[in-house]
Amino acid sequence: MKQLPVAVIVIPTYNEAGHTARMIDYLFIKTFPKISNWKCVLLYVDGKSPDGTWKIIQDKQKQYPDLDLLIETKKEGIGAAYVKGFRRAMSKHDADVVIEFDSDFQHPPTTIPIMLQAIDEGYDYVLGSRKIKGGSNPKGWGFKRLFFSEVGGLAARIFMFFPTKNFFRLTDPTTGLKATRIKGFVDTMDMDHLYSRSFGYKLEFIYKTIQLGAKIKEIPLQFGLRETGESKIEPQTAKDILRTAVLLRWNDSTTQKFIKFGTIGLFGFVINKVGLDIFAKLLSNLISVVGVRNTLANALAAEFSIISNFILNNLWTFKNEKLIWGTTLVKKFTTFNLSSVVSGIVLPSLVIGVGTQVFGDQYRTLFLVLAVFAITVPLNWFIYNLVIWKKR
Ligand SMILES: Nc1nc2c(ncn2[C@@H]2O[C@H](COP(=O)(O)OP(=O)(O)OP(=O)(O)O)[C@@H](O)[C@H]2O)c(=O)[nH]1
Ligand SMILES: [Mg+2]
Repeated sequence: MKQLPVAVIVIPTYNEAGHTARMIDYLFIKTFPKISNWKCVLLYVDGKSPDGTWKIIQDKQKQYPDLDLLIETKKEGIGAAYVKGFRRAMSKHDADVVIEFDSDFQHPPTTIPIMLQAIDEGYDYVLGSRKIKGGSNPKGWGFKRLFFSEVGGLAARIFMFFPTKNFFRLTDPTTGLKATRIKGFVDTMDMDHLYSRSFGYKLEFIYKTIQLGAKIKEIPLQFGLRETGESKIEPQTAKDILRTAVLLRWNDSTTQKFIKFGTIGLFGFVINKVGLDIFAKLLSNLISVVGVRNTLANALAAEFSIISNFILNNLWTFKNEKLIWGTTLVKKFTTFNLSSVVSGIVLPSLVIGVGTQVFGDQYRTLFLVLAVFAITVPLNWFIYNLVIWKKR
């Protein structure tokens, strides 16, 4: 039986000889002894640093039994290093929490007890943020570094989360300081198939941990300047970050659903348009008043497009929530039909009517486009997801 829960602080290193000994001493002497309710293990994953960082760590192992070291055969990227570290933390140390941390003193060691405290309070995922009150970027960063960090971070945030609530909740997606609960999160994550084994892994871990339903907390991070050694951020790091963010969002099941929903919606519009022409022709001998004829023709055509939308969405977009033949299907179809009439006919007609009345007839098409994108599409999306094909 474990006496205390175990927190493994994982630090990847590549040529960090300048400050690694000082960091190890600092953590074991000043930080860990103050954390009474956790057993802290420090695990370095070194990419076989040519400057011999790993030798310094090996030397310190004689002094600290809770200092572990994994030496890679070569530098394979920070993401690859963390995956190895997380696996080792689980298999060898039976970790309850892993903490991602840097050896270059950019992450203040005082954040470790703060993060563990939040885990104690029931949070699953604690992230250091430079963007919230109390957090900051280093004073000494030049314009270029600051620009890439700010723009890259914001772009990643937009690509991954906009306009969902996570866009507002996660202010600093490229942060390197994190504590993650193992059970239900790290231990269920597929770490064999990552989009990036470099810096982009950070986004992927954030994305997946949130999808697993983690309770998140951000704590302020005063990101420091690295003490010694060279930055491992490369020109391709920005590309890797953006590429990963786009891939994550694109391959997300919700995005894929939305694309199918949009395609079917467009197809429905075509059916409506073609149907209107066909019915208008068919009715031309029966109804001589053009207005009445076209109203009826469009009502019939719209109904056809509603039926097609329902069938196609049921079979394709929402195949995992598919409604099968029965009373539920009839009820849901009735709701679908009514809501489609409201969102696709009544509301846009009102917007076009009121809009052109106020601003002039020349804005007819503008109000149609506005109504479809601002009302019909979002309203249908929510009704389909939350009412018609609500997840069981
Ligand atoms: N084992 C291993 N460690 C790495 C690798 N790439 C980066 N690291 C280490 O991971 C830590 C964080 O890396 P980054 O945040 O990407 O870059 P950085 O060099 O700290 O960037 P600065 O903010 O300029 O200090 C660094 O201290 C590196 O020593 C790698 O491929 N393998
Ligand atoms: Mg650093």
